[in-house]
Amino acid sequence: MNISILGIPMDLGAGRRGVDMGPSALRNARLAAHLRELGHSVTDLGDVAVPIPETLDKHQASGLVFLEQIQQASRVTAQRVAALPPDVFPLTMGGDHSISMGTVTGNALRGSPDGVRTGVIWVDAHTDYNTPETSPSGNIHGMPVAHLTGQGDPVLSSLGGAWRLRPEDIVMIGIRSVDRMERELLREAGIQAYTMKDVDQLGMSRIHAETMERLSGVERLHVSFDADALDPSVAPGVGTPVAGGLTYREGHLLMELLSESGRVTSMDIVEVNPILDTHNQTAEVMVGMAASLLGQRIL
Ligand code: Z70
Ligand code: MN
Ligand code: MN
Ligand code: MN
Repeated sequence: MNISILGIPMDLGAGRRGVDMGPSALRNARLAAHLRELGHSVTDLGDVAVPIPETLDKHQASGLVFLEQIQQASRVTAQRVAALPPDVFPLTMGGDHSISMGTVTGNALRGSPDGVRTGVIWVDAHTDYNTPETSPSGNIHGMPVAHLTGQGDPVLSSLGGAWRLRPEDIVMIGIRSVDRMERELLREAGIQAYTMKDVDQLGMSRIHAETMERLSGVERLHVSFDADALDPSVAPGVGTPVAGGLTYREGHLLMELLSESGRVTSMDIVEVNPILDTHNQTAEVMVGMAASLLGQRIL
């Protein structure tokens, strides 16, 4: 497979600094080399330009933190991804999770200006389904899924023109932190979200099978993997660690089963924060997750 790696060193959507260094940490953990060892042809496209927060005035007319800069970087991200040839597997690296507004949109628009039906598997401790109205923090990394489905601020929800991610084409896995009003919005939209209770009770194998069944009608399938889905003992280098997350094996099993399905067409790795990490452990774990999704097998 031809894999194109693209970094989006964005931390404007997060509450603290550091995830802008995620792409460097993942390169340092030899992401491209690991994928080449699996037989893939890998091209590193470098990084999208993202402004440095200290150079910006934090509070803008709109009230949303860094709205204009995030829109601009998301637009460029979507254009860069949409321009990739259809046979390429885009592996996009954050940055905070706001980058997925651009990556998912770009993947849906690849080779098709109106966009094609795209499913998203959102692996995360959080549902990232706040709107500017419901957000307790104002941080845009808590809002990408809402904007992808056409809610929230029109500046961000119109990135893909008329294309929208359908709520029934989203499956969330690893969830254990949801804000009060965000929960109401999720219920209204009917988004399928597997909490950690579901992971404990059903097991990852069944969750994978149900996910594939639910997303059987989509043409493309994007995996958006927030490192904070994993337990902090496995992935300590994240901006918002939440106790009780996916084990190392649950994460790998999901990636291995998705790989076997042969249906995944693109992936994000987001929210790796090297400042809070120990010896780049979290980046190395996430490189392993990408390798499992892209064909690494134990035997
Ligand atoms: C909270 C908010 C969030 C990631 C934190 C947190 C959102 N629901 N997402 N870390 N990746 O501020 O909206
Ligand atoms: Mn290694
Ligand atoms: Mn997230
Ligand atoms: Mn998260």
